[in-house]
This record gives sequence, structure tokens and C-alpha cells, in this order.
Amino acid sequence: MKLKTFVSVTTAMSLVASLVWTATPVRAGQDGDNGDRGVGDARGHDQDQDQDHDGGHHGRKPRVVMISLDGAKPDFIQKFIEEGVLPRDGGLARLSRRGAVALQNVTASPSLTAVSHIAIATGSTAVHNDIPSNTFEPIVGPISGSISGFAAPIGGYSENPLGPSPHPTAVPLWVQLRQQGKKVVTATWPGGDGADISINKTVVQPAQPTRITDFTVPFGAFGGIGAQGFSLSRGDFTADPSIVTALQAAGHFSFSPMLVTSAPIETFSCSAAATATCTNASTLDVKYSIRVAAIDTTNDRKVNYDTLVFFDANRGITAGPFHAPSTGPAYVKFGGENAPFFFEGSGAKVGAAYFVSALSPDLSVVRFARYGANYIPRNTPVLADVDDINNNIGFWRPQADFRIPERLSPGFTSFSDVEIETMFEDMVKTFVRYQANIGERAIKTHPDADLVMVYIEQPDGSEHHC
Ligand SMILES: [Ca+2]
Repeated sequence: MKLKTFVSVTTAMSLVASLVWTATPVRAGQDGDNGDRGVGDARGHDQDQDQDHDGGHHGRKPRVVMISLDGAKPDFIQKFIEEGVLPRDGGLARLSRRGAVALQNVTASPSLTAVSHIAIATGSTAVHNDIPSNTFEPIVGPISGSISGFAAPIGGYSENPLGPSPHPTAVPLWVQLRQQGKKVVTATWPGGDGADISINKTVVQPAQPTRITDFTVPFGAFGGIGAQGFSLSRGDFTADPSIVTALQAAGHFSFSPMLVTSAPIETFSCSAAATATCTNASTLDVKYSIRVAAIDTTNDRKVNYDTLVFFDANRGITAGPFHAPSTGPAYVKFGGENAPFFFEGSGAKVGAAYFVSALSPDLSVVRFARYGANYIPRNTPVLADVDDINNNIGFWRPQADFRIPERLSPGFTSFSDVEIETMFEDMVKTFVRYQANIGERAIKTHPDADLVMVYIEQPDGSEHHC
């Protein structure tokens, strides 16, 4: 599975590199004009100061943009730059040449995501910040229970009486900076989630002030429906003039007779309430019934279906345009990327995506996946930020899901290893792009931030499981 890690790393690097340089276009331009100027050059810094001295905040860039590429060891990055896998003039290569590099780091132990990122955020180890693992057992909790390191009180809590600590033993950097009038933005950074943290149903750390910044985007959560593989063949499809009409009205034509699954490939339901998500069962109030149309987009006098359209038969096919988080039907070309599919009407703003991994020109073999459903937790104190992302970047995209390559999710037993591999790369690519877009959005909407902290889950998301 080495290749997966490899691809994940490179994908993450290229996209995040573009994010870095979007954040500092002035420096990027200078770099292009003058070439590398080495570690000691401070011209970029001077320029930032000049802008401040002019008294104008117009055009001011965030002072510090911190991007964590989870699990990306520096030697990986150097190796890939040297091999040309990462562009030699790309953002990471330039930062590597011009920036400062630590020869040796002392990693937090255990070197897990929650532990490391809370350590970075607080400047303390688990002894003080009380986050010893990604999952652990709080001593006041039941012996059978556990707590997520991402949803545990930073700096401890009071055991008796159970509640917030009157004297936390560690505090995130953003708390102190904001107390001093600085502006801090966190894009999916662990601990920056706007969540009230409870143990035994008692709040032990209210969101305010510890877990809130000036723009707080919580990391996504499971939307209640796991990934699933589907295998169909020609016999599952039939002609359906009403669907042809609807698709044509939406601007989609087929050069071979358009065919549609006669039965739904899956049904599920979601809650219209923002406090609940979705389920494979039909028990919730907003129902979905997914059918699939096959289209041949090539005018080559050959019957060679190449695109599948996934739509909710309960709502029908509408032309759009669609504004995020809405997507309308998912149009997925074989050989192309997954297409996101928003569960229209879900109160928690849940969505998934479809990906076609095998498609015979005559539909004798049709295999595709519906990735797992996710959403951004609608934590009340940061709801405006959550909706800013939902409405401008889109609902939380499917993450690289180890349950597919390990075939733990249903329906994938007949899929080839190559299909599964392609699928995993597809998930990594689109999810890293989504997280990078969130980071970019955070910077664009807060150009006067003093500190922007962006967390990117890859390549760690692949390394754990592949
Ligand atoms: Ca054709």
C-alpha cells in the first residue's frame, strides 16, 4: 500500500502549496522575479511592515499562516521535491528553500493527531494539556466509556464537583492572543471547534472562550450513512422518456438511447432538524430514493456509455443552477472524479459523493461507490462560520475512507484492487482540495488576521490505514 501513501502525500503537498502562495501573493511575485534569496532575506517581512506603517489595512495579509500537513515528515517532502514529484518551483519547494527548517524536532508522545495538535496549540505536553491520546478514558467516566482527544477538555477539568477547571493547566494560543486584541482564525484545527465539551453529560469545558476563534471551522463528522459499493448490469436499466426529457431540459443529451435504472439503487432518509443526521433506514422525515441514468456523451456513432447521473427520484431532475451546499444530481464520468451529492433538505447539511470505478460501453458491467455521508457539526457559537463554509465551499466532503480499501463497507467484494486504489486516490484528492479551500476561505474572509491555523488531514489519514 505504499503507493497510496505516496500519492496522498503528493496530492496534499501540491494543493496545500497553492494555498500557501495564495496567502502571500506579494512574496510569490517577488520570488518569481528575483529567484531564491535564501534563508536570511527579510524583504517580504519589510514589505508587510511598510503596509502597516502606511496605516492602511487594505491589502494586508495575515502575519502568520500555519499549515499542518498531518503526518508529512520533512524528509518525505525533501525527497519528493528532489525527485520532482512535488513541483520544484511549487509552494513547498520555495518555502523549503527560502524558509527556516528545523534540523530536529522533539515530537509529542504519543505522536497522534489530537496530542500533537493540542501540543502545538498550547505549547505544552499532555501532562499539562490533558490530551494524552486520540481516544482515552476520562477518570471520572464509566470504565466502559471513552472520550475523543478531539472532544476533550484542554487543560483539564474539575473532578469534584464535575465541571470546568477553575485553573486550566494549559490554554490554546488563540485564547491569549485574542485577549491581547489579536485576531486568530482556525480552519478545522483540533480544539478550535466551537463545541461545549461534556463528560457524563456535564459540561466540563464550555466552548467560550477556549474553543472559539475569530473564524472557527469545526472538523467534519459522520452523517449517519457509510460508504457502499454497487454493481449493476444492462438488465438493471430501462428506457424512461420522462427522465430523458428532464435531463435534456437540464442540458444533458445522450448519443445512445438514454437508460435509467428501473428501481432505486438505494433509499435513505435524513432529518429536517439540524440536530439529527441521516440513516439507511426510512425512519426520518426527509426521504431519498436514488436512481441512476446512463448517458453516452460522444458523437462517434458508437454505443459507449461514459457517464452516470445519480438523482433523487423524489425530487426529480432539475436544471439548476445550484448554489452550495446544493448540488442537484451528481453527473459522474467514468475515469473522472467523484461528484458531490447534497442531501437536499437535510437540516444538518449532510452530503456524500458518487464515483464510477467500472463502466462497460454497453453497460454490461457497471460498478460505482457512494462514499460515506458527512457534515460540519453545527455547534451553536460558530454556526455562522459553519454556514459560511457550507454556502461558499460546500458541505463536508467525503474523506479518504479506509473502510473501502479494507472492504469493510458493504458492496465492494466484486471490485478489483485497481478500482479500489483509484477510488482511494480520488477521495484523497477531492478531500485535500476541500480542506485547502476551507483554509483559503478563512484567509480571504479574514485578511487582517494575525494568525491563521489550517489543519490538513492528509497524509496521516492514509498512513493510519493503508
Ligand atoms: Ca458514443
